[in-house]
Amino acid sequence: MTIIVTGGAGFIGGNFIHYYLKKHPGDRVICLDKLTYAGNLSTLKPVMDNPDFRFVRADICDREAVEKLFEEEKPDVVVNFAAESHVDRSIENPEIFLQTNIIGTEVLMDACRKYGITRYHQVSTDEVYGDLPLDRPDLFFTEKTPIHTSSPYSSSKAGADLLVLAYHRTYGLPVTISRCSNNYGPYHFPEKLIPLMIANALNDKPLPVYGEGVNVRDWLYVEDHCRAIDLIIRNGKVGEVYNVGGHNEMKNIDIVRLICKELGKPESLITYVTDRKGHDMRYAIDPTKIHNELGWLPETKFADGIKKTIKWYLENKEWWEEIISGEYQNYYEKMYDKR
Ligand code: NAD
Ligand code: TDX
Repeated sequence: MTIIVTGGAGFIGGNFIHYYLKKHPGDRVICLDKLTYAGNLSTLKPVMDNPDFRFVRADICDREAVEKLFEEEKPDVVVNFAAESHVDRSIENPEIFLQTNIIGTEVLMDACRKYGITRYHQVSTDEVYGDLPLDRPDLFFTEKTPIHTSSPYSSSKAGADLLVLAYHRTYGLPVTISRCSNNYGPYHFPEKLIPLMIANALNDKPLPVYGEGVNVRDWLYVEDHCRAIDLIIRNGKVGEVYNVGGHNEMKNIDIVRLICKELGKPESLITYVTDRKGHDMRYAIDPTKIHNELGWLPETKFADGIKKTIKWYLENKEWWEEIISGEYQNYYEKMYDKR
């Protein structure tokens, strides 16, 4: 089988490529990635010499480049991770989110129609369902929960999801969609909560918690997400949406405190800063469908996953130190100075 993985130089796509090449030796894996600020070739260094692997630098919005690749590789399956993924950046500059997340999805699916594939899989997010109130712990997102987005990021992901379902209904494209909760693990770009707090704590820098830190996220170890996607592309039903999450809800402040504890750093580093605009309160996935239909369950408990993640950041300092020493500094100043 030949599989195109878009956005494979990013956090989850990179982990997926590592997972997939180990799990399915002999399958051909092509990574298509534009290498935006969030894409890192160093994430793919361990597989660059693998004869089953090829890296191609291109924009998913570039129809000509995408078609050329389809013509060369004749993929059976396309898994689309490529996206602008950071909510805070979408609040500053929505346009690139609409471009990559919606138009890029359209261009990829057009190529799938033209050349023929057995599956197009869209990697989506629980954020398309909006948020849940903190005082209703009995409520969860199911696949039937209405789309109700908050940020330009989640709106662009929801727009893409609707387009994917429309391509199935209108053209019969064999699609699936997964909507996952917050991931954490190795190769996570340090603008996101967990890696940002680890990097700052290790550098004895303030730990900027938005608002009161009471917002709740449902954290899943990235490898569990990769396994879910692999199951969906093999055994999932065409035209269906699958929610992916591990019933592991935590308040932001509790995560930051835990990171301080694990690293032996003082909680006095914690600094409360101005809240994110339109900040979603709580995400919580009901994963009953993927469990019942595909037998998926998360394997890594948060207590173990966060230890493994912190260990990875301690052992791979060159990976994230190189990132935070570059353009990232301008980003950090813009987002956090005088916040
Ligand atoms: P990321 O920001 O770490 O990586 C995105 C990758 O896409 C980068 O390698 C980047 O270079 C590439 N890319 C961006 N624009 C591109 C374009 N126009 N053409 C080609 N490549 C492009 O993102 P991530 O956290 O790994 O998320 C991957 C996917 O999973 C996204 O679709 C995101 O919406 C979704 N998702 C993420 C999470 C999470 O917790 N991180 C949770 C649920 C769903
Ligand atoms: O410095 C920070 N301080 C802080 O309090 C940052 C970066 C975040 N936060 C808060 C905001 C959120 O409540 O932490 C929580 C997690 O924030 P992010 O890591 O930015 O993730 P989130 O906004 O929840 O979105 C993530 O999960 C869903 C991914 O970035 C999305 O791509 C995915 O769709």
